[in-house]
This record gives sequence, structure tokens and C-alpha cells, in this order.
Amino acid sequence: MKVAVLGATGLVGRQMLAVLERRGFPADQLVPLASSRSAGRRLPFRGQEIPVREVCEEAFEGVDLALFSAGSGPSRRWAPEAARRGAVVVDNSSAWRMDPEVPLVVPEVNGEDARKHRGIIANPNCATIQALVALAPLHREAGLEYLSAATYQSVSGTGSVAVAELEEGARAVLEGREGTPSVYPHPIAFNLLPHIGAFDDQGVSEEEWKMVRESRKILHLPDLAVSSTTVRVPVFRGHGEALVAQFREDLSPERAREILADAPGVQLADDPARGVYPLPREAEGTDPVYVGRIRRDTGLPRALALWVVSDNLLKGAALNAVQIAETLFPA
Ligand code: 11C
Repeated sequence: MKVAVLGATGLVGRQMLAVLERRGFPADQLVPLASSRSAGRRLPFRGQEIPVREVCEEAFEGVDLALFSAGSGPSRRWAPEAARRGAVVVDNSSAWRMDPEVPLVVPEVNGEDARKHRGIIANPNCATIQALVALAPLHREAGLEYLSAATYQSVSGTGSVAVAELEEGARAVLEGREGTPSVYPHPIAFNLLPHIGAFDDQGVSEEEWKMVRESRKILHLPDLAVSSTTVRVPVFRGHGEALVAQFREDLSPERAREILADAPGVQLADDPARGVYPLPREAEGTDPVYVGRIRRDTGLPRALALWVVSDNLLKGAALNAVQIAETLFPA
């Protein structure tokens, strides 16, 4: 089997290679692809250094699986081309997510949707994935009616330039210098930016709409009520989310813990009296969606509050994409 990775030199692309290798994905040949800027670089895979090729139409010839993480523009340009040549594309950008012909898949939640693909499958936004891995098992038990999500999203969600901006910004503050932000509209170090993606004329950000629309599509709940405020925080890796979920049936925190203890992809970290709750620095580099601080919501009836953390580059991106591919190409 021939596997191409477009955007292979980016933060997520490099994780895709690492996850393919770590999980023993049955690839006979790997073709890392990128723009002309990165072509010629070499990337490690299974003990070898594989040269990165510039993406072009012919690069998809004979490819069975193409993992894309190069942004929406390249995805719009190349995904139909790769699919036309017979590849299944798992695309990590937002380009195809809301296309009714394209399944949007979190394997633990709606893995069966992947089989309905017509050549392209969309990988959801990181913040949506981790919320739904935690909520879907509770929804199956009690029927989700309303979700409120306040997110705390790390700078690696923006890319390596933002990671460098946080590093340099933190150094600048500690040395008493003025930092000059270029990626974000304000300094991110020692700050909180309630601004991820552009705002619409109602004041809702693109990231907030992703939480709303993607959750509805993945859960097959087109009318689900979702409120969201998405915030960029000065953390390198790992997104946190404060969720309030209201259900049709009453669901106790004890029952929710029982369900989540056996839920695929979930790791409970819920003993707050002993200081045990999910933390981005503990989640970094690991696969699970960590769930803790499970309690009855103090404001709404039949509602639970939860704190959910996961590595946005792994379950939020590369790992979920490879898991989708595994459902179609089992080892
Ligand atoms: C962030 N969630 O943390 C974004 C990154 O639609 O896949 C991924 C953007 C997307 O900024």
C-alpha cells in the first residue's frame, strides 16, 4: 500500500508520520509531500530519511491513502485530484468538513460514517474531536440536548510559527522588552486571546462555529443547541475544555464516571481532592482524551460539567486521521 502525506513537514504532518510508524500502519511505501518551499527536506520514517517531494498531480499516482494537513487551499486544490486517481483522502483541513457528500469522522463516535466516503473523508477540528470523544458515550446513555464549551487552546493549534511566537514573547516579557506579535493580534505570552479565526457579523468566531456545526454533523443531531467561546492560551501543546452538557435524562456524575471508565479513547483523571484532573502538560505526547472534574452543573437541571484535555496534535489531528484510515485499511 502506498501512503502519501501532504503537508508532511508541518507540525501535524510530522505527527502523522510518527503515528503511522508507531501504530504499525500497513504502508509499503510512504510519499511525503509539501510545497516547493519544503521539497527536498528529509523526514524520518521507520529508520530511514525519506525525501519530501513537491506536490503535483502525478505525485498521487498509485496512492491508496493520502493524509492531508496542508491547510484548506491545498486541500481544495489537491484532494479531488488525489481521489480521482483512486486514493482515499483523509483531510485535516476545514475545506470539506461541512460538505454533505463528505463524512466527518471521529472513529469512537461515528466510525461507520467513514464507509460512506466518495474519496474524501474529513478529520474534524481538534477542539471538536476531544469534546465528542468524551460526550458521545454520555449522549448514548442519556441523550445530549445542549452543550456549552469554553475552550483553552494551545498555540500549536496555529502551527510552528505560533509556538516560536509564544517562546519569544515569554522571553521578551521576562526580560522587560516589548514583544512584537505577528501571528496573533496581541501578545500571547502571559495573556488570553478570545479570538480563534475571524469573527462573523454576529461576533461569533470561526472556531466557535466549528464547535457548533461539526458537533451537530458528527453526532447526527442537526438541531443540537451548542454555545461556545474559544480562547487561545499560552500553552504549547494540549487543549483544555470546560464543558457543560445537558441531557434529556438525568445522569449522575457517578454513572457518567462508570460509562467513561469503559469508553474508547477516554482516560478518566477525576480525583480533584487529591489534585487529580486533566492537565495539558500530562496529556502532551499521549493518545487519550482525559476527562475529569465531573460534577453536576450548578446552574442547569440534568446537566454535568466536565473538564476535558487532549493533545491537539495527536487525538486532535494526526492520531484521529490515522485511526480513520485504519477503519478502511486494517492491518
Ligand atoms: C486551533 N483548532 O487550535 C485549531 C487548529 O480547523 O483544523 C485546527 C484548525 C482546523 O487553532
